[in-house]
Amino acid sequence: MKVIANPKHAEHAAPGEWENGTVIPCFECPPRFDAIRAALVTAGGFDFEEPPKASEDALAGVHHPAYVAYLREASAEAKKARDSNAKQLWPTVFPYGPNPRATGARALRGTYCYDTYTPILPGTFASALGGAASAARAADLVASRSESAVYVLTRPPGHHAEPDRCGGYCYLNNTAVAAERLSKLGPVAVLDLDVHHGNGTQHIFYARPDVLTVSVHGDPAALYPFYSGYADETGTGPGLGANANFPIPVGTGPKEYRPVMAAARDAVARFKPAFLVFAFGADAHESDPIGGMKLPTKFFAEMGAAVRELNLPTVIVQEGGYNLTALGPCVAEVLGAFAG
Ligand code: SP5
Ligand code: ZN
Repeated sequence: MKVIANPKHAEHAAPGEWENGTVIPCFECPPRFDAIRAALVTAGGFDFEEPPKASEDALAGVHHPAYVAYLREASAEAKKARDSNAKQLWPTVFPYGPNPRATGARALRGTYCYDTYTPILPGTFASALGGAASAARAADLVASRSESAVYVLTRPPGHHAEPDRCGGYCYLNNTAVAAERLSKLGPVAVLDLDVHHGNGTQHIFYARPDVLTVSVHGDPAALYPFYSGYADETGTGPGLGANANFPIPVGTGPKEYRPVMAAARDAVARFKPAFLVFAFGADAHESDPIGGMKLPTKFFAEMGAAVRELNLPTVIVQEGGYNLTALGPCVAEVLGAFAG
């Protein structure tokens, strides 16, 4: 299987994340990439490639131009800064109503971000854009039918990134970039099996009938991102019926996860898409530090097989997964099911 690996991923490395009043070590860190890469090399049969030079054109139809400009300029501002404090741009104030009028640098940090897990660092834009370019390249390979499944090895992840806001360690929505590109050629389904709801992907396509978004995730009443991912969110306008959420209780194990995964997979099949984008996270693993689910490593082979059964040209995009020991083996299990 071809792997498109983001060559710029390590340019984004946050010094910590702000959780409940303190800064704790980042769960989303460069060693995640290395752990996945090492596991795939060990497993064998993977062909690693870099994407062509990144272009912002890949973001059209996914992110608002003003948001993209903000990420580019804020990263450049952080790069220029002399003291280490000014090299990290953290939001501290968020808009408290519609149409915020403030346009200064500090205001924009809150305007274009919705949480305290997602700072802008000197390399953030280059790193995120490298991921988007990787997703675009994978989509092009699958679209041309030269490959039936391509894996995008990247970080930072993307599925929490909204059209105009970063959040949840995500800046640019790689999954949506792949789906948008494929949607030029036929109907597309996104199946998101990260433990967290893919709020960004849902919202990017919420009014579109040609891109189905389906997500299985921890009940947002108890788990990040809290404000979306409920079962009654089904799309809007012409997109009504083209979004499906399958929230599951925190603490779910294989026995309960299996039928929900099958139901989500069947919802994708009923849509009869021409292409699939599989947003994969390993954070429903039993030893993930933030997911709270109980799936063992070997269950991930079953997850891969369930998605493979759709028998669709597929772009597989890496989202979360934060146990550095489990992450690589979980990815290898999922991808092994596609290769076999
Ligand atoms: C892509 C992805 O998986 N993003 C996840 C974003 C979740 N951010 C919330 C992290 C909350 C960490 N809470 C610390 C609890 C430690 N036991
Ligand atoms: Zn996640």
